[in-house]
Amino acid sequence: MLDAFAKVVAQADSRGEFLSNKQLEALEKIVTEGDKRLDTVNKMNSNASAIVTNAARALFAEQPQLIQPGGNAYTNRRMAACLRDMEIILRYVSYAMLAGDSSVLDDRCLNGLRETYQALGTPGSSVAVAVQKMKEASTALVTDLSGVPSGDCSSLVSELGLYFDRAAAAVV
Ligand code: PEB
Repeated sequence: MLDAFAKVVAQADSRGEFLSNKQLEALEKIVTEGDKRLDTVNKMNSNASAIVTNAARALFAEQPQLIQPGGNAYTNRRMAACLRDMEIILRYVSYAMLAGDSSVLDDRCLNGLRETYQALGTPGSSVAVAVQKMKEASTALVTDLSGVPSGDCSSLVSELGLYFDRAAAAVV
């Protein structure tokens, strides 16, 4: 598991080089935007259950066959597993956001997930839709500046979007 700092150190060390100016500038941006990054993670944490349940509700409204007999989320046990999976993915996306690097998400959540879903008969494309809905909700939360000092959070929002896209792409 790497964060943005450890990542560039590992890359530079493998080449036996000092950090480049470009790498230092990118890290400097991470430092100066640190509070905004923590706010982003905090907003996701404190709204996690709403993000998950709203995304699940929207998914089942679009794909009602999932919760009908024979559907992969049919029965309370499977519904609970589905909500839990969505929460796990959201949690790892929040860790990646905190770290400024996707390796924690890749290594501890997404690695082997597609194969797991194939074995379970869980439609990965539906999981990907759920992830996209969590992305939309999280983006809306982060870009809602009511009650916080106004500032530019566009680069953090696009970074966050990449982690969700990565999760969605890993299950289809
Ligand atoms: C991944 N999900 C399920 C299982 C595992 C995971 C390992 C099998 C064991 C179990 O049921 O607990 N676990 C999960 C994860 C990590 C992990 C992400 C990462 C660290 O450790 N079904 C649907 C929806 C979708 C869904 C599309 C969006 O129809 C999910 C939610 N996952 C789902 C369901 C099951 C499951 C298991 C329904 C139960 C399937 C079954 O038992 O038949």
